[in-house]
This record gives sequence, C-alpha cells and structure tokens, in this order.
Amino acid sequence: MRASVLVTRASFPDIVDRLRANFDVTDNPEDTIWTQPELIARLQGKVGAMTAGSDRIDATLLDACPQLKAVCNIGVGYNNVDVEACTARGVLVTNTPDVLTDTTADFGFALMMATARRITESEHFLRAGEWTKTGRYDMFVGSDVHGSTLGILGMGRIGQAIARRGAFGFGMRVIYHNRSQLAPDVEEGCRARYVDKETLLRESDHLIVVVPYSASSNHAIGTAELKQMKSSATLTNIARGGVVDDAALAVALNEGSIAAAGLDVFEGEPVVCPALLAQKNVVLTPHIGSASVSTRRAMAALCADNLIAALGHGASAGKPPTPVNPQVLTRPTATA
Ligand code: 8YV
Repeated sequence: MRASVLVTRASFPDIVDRLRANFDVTDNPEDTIWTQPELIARLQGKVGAMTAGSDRIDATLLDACPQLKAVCNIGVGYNNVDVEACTARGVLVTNTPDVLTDTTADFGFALMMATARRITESEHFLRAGEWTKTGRYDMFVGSDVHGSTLGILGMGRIGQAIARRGAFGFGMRVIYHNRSQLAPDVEEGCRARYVDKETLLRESDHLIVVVPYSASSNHAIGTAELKQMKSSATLTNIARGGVVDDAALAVALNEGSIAAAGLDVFEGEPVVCPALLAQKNVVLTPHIGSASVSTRRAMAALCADNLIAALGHGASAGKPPTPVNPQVLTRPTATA
C-alpha cells in the first residue's frame, strides 16, 4: 500500500506531482486555511506533511496523529512547529534554508529603502491626485540610505546577505548584534562590526530585524528599545511577528520617537494591529520576503525533496537534505 501525505497549502502543481509519483497525496489547491481541528482531521492516516507557517504543529496535533513521521515545513523559520515535541515522538522536521537567502535579503533592502524614502506614502499621495495641489521643496523628504549606518539585529545567513548589500552596494557603515559574534573572516566578508544591543539601537540610522522568533526574541524591540533609537531612524522587520512589539511600535511612530517603519511580518498575522494601519509613516507588506517565482519554486522543491527522502524514497532515501532535528534520523523507523 502506498503511503499517504498531506500538502496543507496550495503549491506548484508539478512539484505536487513529484510527490504523487511516490505517495497518495491529498492537497489543497483552493488554499483554504484550515483550523487546527480541520488540519488534524485531514492528517488522519498521513505519514508525512508538507506544511507552512500558518499550520501549528504542536503536541496536541502530534498526539492526535500518531502515524505522522515527517513534518516538512516550507520556510527557513519553523516557529510554527514544536520541534521538541516532534523529536520526543520521533517525528522528523525539515525546513528550507539557503534557497531563500538572497531573495529575502533583496526584499529586506527594498523595504528598508521604501521606508527611508517614503515610497508608498508618496505613491498614495500621487494616486489621490494631491500632487496637482502642491510640490514643495520638502515634499516627502526622507533619509539617505547610502553612507548611513545600517544596524542588523540577528546576523545569520540573511543578515549577512543584507550586510553585504549595505556595505558594498551602498557604502553603509554596518553594525550588528547577534547571540554570538561572527568569526573575524565572516565579519570581514560582510564588512560588519559587532556591537552590543544598546549601541546598535543608539547608532543605527536604519535598523533591520532578522532574528528568528523564539521565546527569548519575543518583543526584542519594544517600548524601551524604540526609545533608545534616533528620532530620524527607520526600523524594518522581515523576521517574524512578535520579535517587534507592534502596539509599542505604533505608539513610537505616532509620537515620532522613530521616523518610520517597514514591516513584512506581524504579531497575529494575517490580522494587522489597527494602530499600525492608521499610521502613514509605515510601509506594510503581507509576508512576501521570499516571494520571487524562482525562490518560491526552490523552497517548494526542497520541501518535496525533504518529504520524499524522509519517508525513504528517491535517490537520497533516509537522508533528507535539510533536517532540523537530524537526531530523529538515527533512530530506526519503518520506510513508508
Ligand atoms: C515563507 C518565511 O514565505 O522562510 C520563512 O521563514 O517566513 C517565508 O519565506 C513562509 O514561512 C511560508 O510558510
């Protein structure tokens, strides 16, 4: 009997077909967002799943789906998955790192620039026909990106790719804060200098947040941190909702304690804090950091490769390319 797998969100049909060549596949081409009970119901009898950030994979779900062996998540981040609970039950978790690094760094840079140069705010003004009424010398003046100080909170692969863009493309002075300082040759490669968090907040003209979400990074940027920033500074969040305290940010933007913000991720997304929606000095995008055609394809393909290999099929059977909890692989499991 062929093993059954679930694809929880719509994906590229040819990539779903690759899964069909190995498994009985239930997919979701309408892209309905399932509640957790609906997800649990659809996972009955499935040994593997291709999941996304909108699926919560926790102990309750795992206990209700004891036949599940592999959770292959699309995205480098996997804070929607309780990895510890998966590991304890022998469930393999995989993610999709590397293939999205440059696309997400490009986007972070674009969002930072749009924020600094007030691109969406001025476009709304133009579309509303307001330009015909005024064109003052100081209309939509923003802050320069070139030659300014770029601060990066979280210096993993995406943070380093942003640093290189800033240092080599825009002549920025790059400072960063991270759990640990990078090796000297890596710092040299992105011309970035390690500083403590206070210095990062105080000196950045443009601060970009790229730290993964965890209990310890929850509200890493809140009221106290925003107060330490320059009133002319911008803040860009492409990491995860919850790393920035959105309500505190709306207050800071309203009071002018920072100049502007660019946000691709939100606490409780897809719902966005109404106080943020009411602010003009914020550029808002719907979690599209990795959304180029080729990168979204590469992410889906890597996720499918992981699922196929995790369940003992294909040329890399038993050796999924990007496991999050590889210790599960060394335990004996039945091929599906
Ligand atoms: C994905 C992301 O679009 O990779 C990540 O961590 O946030 C995005 O690239 C998202 O996770 C899709 O599920």
